[in-house]
Amino acid sequence: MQLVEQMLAGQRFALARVISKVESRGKDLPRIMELVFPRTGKAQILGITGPPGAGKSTLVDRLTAFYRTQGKSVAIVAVDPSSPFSGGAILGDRIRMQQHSSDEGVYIRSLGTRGKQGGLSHATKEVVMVLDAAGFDVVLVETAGVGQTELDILQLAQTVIVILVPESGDSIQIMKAGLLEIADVFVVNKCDRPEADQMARELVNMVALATPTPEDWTIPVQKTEANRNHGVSELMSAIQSHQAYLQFSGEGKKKTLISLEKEITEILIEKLHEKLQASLKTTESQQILSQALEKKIDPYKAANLIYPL
Ligand SMILES: Nc1nc2c(ncn2[C@@H]2O[C@H](COP(=O)(O)OP(=O)(O)OP(=O)(O)O)[C@@H](O)[C@H]2O)c(=O)[nH]1
Ligand SMILES: [Mg+2]
Repeated sequence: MQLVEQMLAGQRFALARVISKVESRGKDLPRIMELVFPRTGKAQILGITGPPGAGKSTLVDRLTAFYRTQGKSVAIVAVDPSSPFSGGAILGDRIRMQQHSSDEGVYIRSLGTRGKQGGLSHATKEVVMVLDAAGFDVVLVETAGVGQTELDILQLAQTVIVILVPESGDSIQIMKAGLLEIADVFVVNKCDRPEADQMARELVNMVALATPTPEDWTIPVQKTEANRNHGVSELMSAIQSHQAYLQFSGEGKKKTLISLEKEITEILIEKLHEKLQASLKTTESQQILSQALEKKIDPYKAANLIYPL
C-alpha cells in the first residue's frame, strides 16, 4: 500500500491520512495493520491521565521538551472520550501546536469518539502502533478524565503516569477510581499549593500498603510544579526506572502479551458485531422479531434463531 510506504518513509501527510483511516475503521484497516505491526515495538509508550485541569497537558509539554533535548522524536496523542471532535485540535492542543509547530521532531494528534464510544480505546491502540512504526522514539498518550474508557486506553502504555492535584480527594477516592491499579508513577502536581505535601504523604502510605513484597514495583510519588518545570527531571528518572524494571523483571513482556490478547479480542468482537448487525437486517430476522412481538417466541429463542452461537 503506497500510503503506508510513504508514511514509513517519513512523510507527514501520509501519516495523517493513515491515522484517519485507522480512526474511521475502514475496509483497508487489516492491510494497514499487516504492514504496520511488524515495525512496532521500538517506541517508548507513556500514558498520562488524571482529573480535568490537573496539569496533564502542561506536563506532557515539559516531558516533550525534555525528550527533545535528548534528540528523541515525540508523538503526542490527546484522547478525549467525551469529545466528538477528532483529527483536528482541541483548544489546549492548538496552543501546544504553536509551541512545537516549527519542530519536525514533534507530532500532535487529537482523537475523539466520533460517536463510537466502545471503539475508541481500540482505535487509539492502533494509532499508537502506527506512530511507533512511523519511527517516533516516544509516544505520549494523554487522556482526559478517569473513567473506564480512559483506563482501557491506558492499557496500551508501558508506563502510566497518574497526575493528581491537592484537591483530587483522599486516598480512598483514588483507590475507588481504580487509579492505584493502573498507576506506575504518581505525580502530585501544583506543589505550590500548601496541601500538596499532605497529599503526597497519603499516597506514599497507600502505595506502601498495596506493595506486598520488596520485589514488586513500588509506585514512586513525584511532586511537580509543571508550569514552572519543577520536579520534571526527577519525574523523568522515575519513568526511566520503571522502564528498566519492566525489562529486568519480565513484566514488560507480560504487559505486551495481555495487551495483544485484548487487541485480538477487540478485533473479534468488532467483526462479530458487524456480522450480527447484518443478520438482524434480513427479512427472516424481521419475521422472527414479529413472532417475538406477538409473544410466540421469547427473546432468547429469537436470538438463537437469528444467530445461533
Ligand atoms: N498553580 C499551578 N498551576 C498549574 C501547574 N501546572 C499546571 N497549572 C495550570 O493548571 C491549568 C490546567 O493545566 P492543563 O495542563 O491544561 O491541565 P490538563 O490536566 O491537561 O487539563 P484537561 O486537559 O482540561 O483535563 C493551566 O492553567 C495550567 O497553567 C502547577 O504546578 N501549579
Ligand atoms: Mg489537557
